[in-house]
Amino acid sequence: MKRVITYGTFDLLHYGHINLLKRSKAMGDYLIVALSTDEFNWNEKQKRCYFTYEERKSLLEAIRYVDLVIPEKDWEQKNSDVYEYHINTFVMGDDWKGDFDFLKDKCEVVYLPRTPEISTTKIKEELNNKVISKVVL
Ligand code: C2G
Repeated sequence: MKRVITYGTFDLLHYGHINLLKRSKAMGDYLIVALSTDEFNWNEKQKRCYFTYEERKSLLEAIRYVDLVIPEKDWEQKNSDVYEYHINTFVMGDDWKGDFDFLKDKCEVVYLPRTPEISTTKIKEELNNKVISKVVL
């Protein structure tokens, strides 16, 4: 069984996240998502999520590509996660390209092209600007 892991905040879940998870799962048989906790997001990424960790976790667990969700509590846990969960492949979007190459002696490291034109930040900005629909009839 080929085991894949990826990490992220996954707030305001959108099709860019889904594309990443779909491609990650296609690389193996079992996909683990290490989901950033609210504390990690605020303390380390200065992100204040719209959804809480538990809400974001329940959304991810409903996705067919995701087999297990674990908490991402700090930057240092990746080495131990790869060992403890017997990971074969580590996957991240290419906005992180090169940042996790230190894992290459433990598992395959893959950076996938981000899905263009969509991000949680963009969703928040557009809603702030009263863009209430992208649908053009
Ligand atoms: N992503 C993507 N395309 C987008 C938006 C996001 O492929 N349009 C990918 C990101 O590259 C990342 C994953 O979706 O691999 C989750 O994105 P975020 O929730 O923004 O995660 P991030 O804040 O980058 O946290 O230790 C790693 C960090 O926890 C990653």
